[in-house]
Amino acid sequence: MSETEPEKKGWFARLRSRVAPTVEPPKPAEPEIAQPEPVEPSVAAEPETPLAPPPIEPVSEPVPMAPEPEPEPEPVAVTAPVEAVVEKEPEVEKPETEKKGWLSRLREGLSKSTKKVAESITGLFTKKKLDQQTLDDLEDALIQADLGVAVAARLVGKLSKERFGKEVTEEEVRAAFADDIAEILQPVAVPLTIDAARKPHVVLVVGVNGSGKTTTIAKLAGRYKGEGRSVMLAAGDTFRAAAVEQLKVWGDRAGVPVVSKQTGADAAGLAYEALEQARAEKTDVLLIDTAGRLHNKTNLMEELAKIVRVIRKLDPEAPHSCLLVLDATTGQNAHAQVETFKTMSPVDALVLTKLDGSAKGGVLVALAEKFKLPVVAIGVGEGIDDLRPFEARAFARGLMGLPA
Ligand SMILES: Nc1nc2c(ncn2[C@@H]2O[C@H](COP(=O)(O)OP(=O)(O)O)[C@@H](O)[C@H]2O)c(=O)[nH]1
Ligand SMILES: [Mg+2]
Repeated sequence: MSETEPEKKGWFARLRSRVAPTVEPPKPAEPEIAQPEPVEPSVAAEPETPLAPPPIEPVSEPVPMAPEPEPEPEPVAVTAPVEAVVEKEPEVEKPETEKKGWLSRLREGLSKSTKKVAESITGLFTKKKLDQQTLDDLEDALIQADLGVAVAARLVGKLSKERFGKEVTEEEVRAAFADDIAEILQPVAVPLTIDAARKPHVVLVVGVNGSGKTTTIAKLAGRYKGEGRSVMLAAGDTFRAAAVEQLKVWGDRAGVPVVSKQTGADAAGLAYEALEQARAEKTDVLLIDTAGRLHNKTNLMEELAKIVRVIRKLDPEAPHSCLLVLDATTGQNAHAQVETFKTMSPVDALVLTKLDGSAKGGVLVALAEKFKLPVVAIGVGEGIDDLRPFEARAFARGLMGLPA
């Protein structure tokens, strides 16, 4: 009875067996590490600074957060930057690897995704003429590579219309797909613009634990500081002592002040006080870190809503940007995270992290097609400089294993 194996199996099985070793086991939506780890001591002298500790969650939830009244008069700690004077010249000393340029870094980063997409296409071109079977297989390959059903259908539909029954080479298909993907990505490749008129421009950073929020904040702080802007960080993940410490370490390295409170303090109150202080000091950019306890959705939703509500008492238009940080290695789960966080906070842009270690970079295309939210930056490593502007064409060609 199971004799009727579809013909298709031939290629698909080959794809699977080729892809299988690189497929990562599904990750939980919220990667959390129960064991507290010591905060890495400052290694500021190192060029490629590995990022401070991974997300650490206490086994038991600490003190429940106090309900309103809103900003609570808790002591606020501000770690002063090492040098308070705004430096005109950002650090010029870049390690050798940094000189390679962002494209080759991205290419390196995307290599796993590229392998998955491009190599699976390679296997399809045993016959010359573009037939239905090949189209179906191409569509499957694109879906397997996390580009999503809608994008896969669109790409293959277009290819079919233009080339059905004609001779095509693998390179032509890759180039055609890369062009179409670039077209989808172009509208979302929008950098984060800091409004210099605002003092501060408030950036609220949200996302599940482990997605890379704190790291991304550190990278952004480094970038803005390098541009000569004044930056302040608010350690709004008040749930975990290690999270606050992690941000302080980064703040010290970047030479920017970090506003923090003791573990368990009200995050909204902290954000409020940080904003008050940033306003008083006419800081250019205030980056607010947050907790990402998705397993406690109601609490998180309340906490994020409260942060927004409270900072709007000081500035009705804040936050001026709300970045959702997504870990690219979670693949399709990223869709659910966008949906969820959109209901919790005024998400208006995305950052995709860990594209250096993911075979699932294709998910970015699916997200772009579906949500049309700007992708303001991509994370391609753990170091302070490993945040790149998102460039549609380069990303698309990289994904298809083509040179820029
Ligand atoms: N390889 C890689 N690791 C990253 C990237 N961004 C963050 N990480 C790592 O992911 C882990 C979680 O990051 P973290 O910023 O603490 O996440 P948070 O819980 O959202 O604040 C840390 O070990 C980071 O070093 C990235 O772009 N590439
Ligand atoms: Mg964090």
